[in-house]
Amino acid sequence: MTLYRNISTICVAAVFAACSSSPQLSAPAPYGVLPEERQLRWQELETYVLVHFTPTTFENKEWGYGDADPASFNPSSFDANQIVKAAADGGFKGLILVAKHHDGFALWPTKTTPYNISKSPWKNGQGDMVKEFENAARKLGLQFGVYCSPWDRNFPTYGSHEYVTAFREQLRELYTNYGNLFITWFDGANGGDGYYGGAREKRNIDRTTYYGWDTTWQLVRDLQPGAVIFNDMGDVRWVGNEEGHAAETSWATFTPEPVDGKAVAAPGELKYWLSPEGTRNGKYWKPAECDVPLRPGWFYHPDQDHRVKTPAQLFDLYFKSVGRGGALDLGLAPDTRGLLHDNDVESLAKFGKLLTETFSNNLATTAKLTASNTRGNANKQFGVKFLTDEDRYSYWATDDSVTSAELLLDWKEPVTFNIIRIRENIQLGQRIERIAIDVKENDNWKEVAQATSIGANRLVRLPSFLTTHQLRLRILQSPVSIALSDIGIFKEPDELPSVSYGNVVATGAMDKRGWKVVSASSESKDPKGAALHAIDNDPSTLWYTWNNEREMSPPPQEIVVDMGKAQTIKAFTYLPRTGGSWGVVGQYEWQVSPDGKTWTSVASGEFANIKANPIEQVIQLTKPVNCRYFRFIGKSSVEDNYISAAELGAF
Ligand code: FUL
Repeated sequence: MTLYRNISTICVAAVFAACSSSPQLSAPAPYGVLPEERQLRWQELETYVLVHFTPTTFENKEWGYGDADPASFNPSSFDANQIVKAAADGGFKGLILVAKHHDGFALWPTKTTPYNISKSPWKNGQGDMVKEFENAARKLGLQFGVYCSPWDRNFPTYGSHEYVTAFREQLRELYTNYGNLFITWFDGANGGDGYYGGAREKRNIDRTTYYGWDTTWQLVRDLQPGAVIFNDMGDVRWVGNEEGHAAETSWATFTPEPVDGKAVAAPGELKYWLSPEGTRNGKYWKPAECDVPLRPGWFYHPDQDHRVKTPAQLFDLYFKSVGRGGALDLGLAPDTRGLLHDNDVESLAKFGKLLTETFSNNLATTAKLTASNTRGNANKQFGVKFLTDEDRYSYWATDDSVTSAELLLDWKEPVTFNIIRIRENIQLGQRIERIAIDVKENDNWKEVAQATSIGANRLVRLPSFLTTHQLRLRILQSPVSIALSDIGIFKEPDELPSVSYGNVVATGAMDKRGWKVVSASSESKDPKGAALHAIDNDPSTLWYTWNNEREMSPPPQEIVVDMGKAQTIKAFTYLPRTGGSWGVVGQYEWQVSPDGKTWTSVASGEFANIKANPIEQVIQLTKPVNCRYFRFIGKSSVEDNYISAAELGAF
């Protein structure tokens, strides 16, 4: 379908061109799979936000269990306009609202479940928060989208067909009553323990079959044909982490691969570690969406007020997501008032200003541009002038036989810059595989950067400013002729903005001097995995219970720590390893003791979202306890059959 439509558009353009003045050339033939119209529109947005605000906010949790009283959802001064304005000031072009998270509470008066906004005291149960966000977004020119969690920890019959019918009905309501959506977001976290109408049990589903995705997603096509589906298998793919970055090489095409032992890939069940890079010449056009929260967690937690990402951190992520051909989806977390905290507002505003300052002056527009080859030679139809017209689909092209070429930018006066932007006309597919950038230094060319995948947008950010009067872009490798739509040269400000809240990680955690490991049920034979690494204040070292593929001590595994003296503890913390989820704890328990002999269990459960977002888990105790010893038990791991911990701590 796509292929036909795009080819026919191109043919029409070519025929039209043929009727006008000078001899016209045919456009380069498209290469590989091509984006749909909706994917082109999505690609142009570049950045948008994802808002999490449900009863889970009021519980200070990351994953609500599904048992929160709807009466708890009572923001004192909710204002969708304040939240949307902050996003708009950050330059974000769209807003996705989590209309229903895993806790199952619907923010609109759905007919499918009583567990919805009409049972809350907010606006006396007469409100519709999805509508409020939609109106506010449209008023400020942002596009609107929805996230409706497939996993529902409240719905009594979750796991049966009845729930799937209700879920589809929820989507139908959302797709019918809130205007044109640019995206519909499907999370991959599915099945597990929950409230389920009071059953309080674990429900597993078969991800490959349970949701009947073909039928469910047909609803999107029927009711919201302009919306892209976000999912690890969607029109835009989950990038495989919640850290906001694609791989340095990130292809817009992707072939999802089934996990070992399964015949087909399914949402939530594929080799997600291949997602950051995508697949060169993959079967489908599925560019990467890089999601990351502005704070460590997706939901608001007061103890994270000082851990809001700074404008400089956001700027860095922009290069690693948008600059690698993807989109940046930034999580915003309103607090229990129903507003964004001042620190979040400040960071967003400064980030937006930084983007505008950086990208408003394209130095390429003041250069004389020449190309080593232009399609049809003197013919202007595919000339270099299209490289600086800000139109993503007008382009400079080479002859069919020319698959490597050079572009020269020549300035009368030297210019200073550190960012180079290159875009292909992706209507013709992702073609270029490798480029190099040189600058003239004392009459010699000096290579300053290389890059691989280009696609819709590639930003090269040099480590320092360069001043030159000539720059050369060498397109080194492409299977077919070149169709480049843009070259931009920019300079970021000399100093990136600072923030009033400081870039401090204020954990308030207890001093661990004097702490000792009393015992560990297992530790690696390799000193690198020794138990003491769990309390050595160094997040890069680990305690793990693994020796090799055949020798791993499976969960449960425990470690006993002597804190040196009796203290009052309000919360315990577990910091997982990063860079992989091997041995990361899923189910946990903490016990405490005054003397190391008699023990009381003070906390147990499952860490929320720890696999996708491996941040420090802070487990608040129901009431403070006085103790000298604690025992941490890793009862299960989210990947592999052993236990690991980067740090254990206490407040
Ligand atoms: C994840 C969910 O489990 C998180 O809670 C959050 O909604 C994030 C955006 O997607 O996978």
